[in-house]
Amino acid sequence: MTLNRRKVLFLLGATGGIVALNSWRSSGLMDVALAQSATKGNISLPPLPYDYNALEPHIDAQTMRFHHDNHHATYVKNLNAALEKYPNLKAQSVEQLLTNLKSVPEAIRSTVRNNGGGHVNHTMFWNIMKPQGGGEPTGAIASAIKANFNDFATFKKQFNEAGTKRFGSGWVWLVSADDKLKIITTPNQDSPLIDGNYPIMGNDVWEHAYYLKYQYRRADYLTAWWNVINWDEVNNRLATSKV
Ligand code: MN3
Repeated sequence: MTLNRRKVLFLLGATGGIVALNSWRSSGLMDVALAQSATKGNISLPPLPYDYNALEPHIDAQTMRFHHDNHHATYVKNLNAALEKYPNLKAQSVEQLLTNLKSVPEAIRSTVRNNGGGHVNHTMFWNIMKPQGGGEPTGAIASAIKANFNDFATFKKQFNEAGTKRFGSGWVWLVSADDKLKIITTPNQDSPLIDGNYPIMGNDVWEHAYYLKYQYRRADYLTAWWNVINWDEVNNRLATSKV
């Protein structure tokens, strides 16, 4: 599947690409893009949309602090350092660079793949979680899960199993691919966008996401994570995947 033009325009808004501003002056996304473009094309670390301790007891404050302030911040720093040498690339959003990774100069391709992926993956991650989240899925994602996986319990089981089996560091995803929803995993910080799949939701199964609280018990972390899911944001992303 190739991401179509309208979707790319939406994606540009997520990290403030400035290429297509004129095309969506009427959309609210422009304000976001303008605010970001004021950083002279540098990618900035988005603030956590809630307190470090807001996802307790499921995800502890110390994990959230290190994860956001150190891990995510490092991806942003490395990405900016790489793009510094290729200022023309700054006109594109990070999502766009990942979608067209082959067009990124070879000298920084792995850096963009790893750190651009790290930035986009974590930006999604903070937003698809919220305090007092969880529960049964709502709205369009509830119907889509039913249509693709029979029921929520089956979906959750398959998602958790895939996340448990991902060897080493990586992510487990629900993606939209060829108009179907699929569960996939990726290694390292690879974004599903690299293969043209739109990430509707994903869980980080790097040890840094859970080790302080759950140690080796990745399966327990995966189970607890459903208590902080922000279904509204997952619904927003599902809608974007259909644009
Ligand atoms: Mn992480």
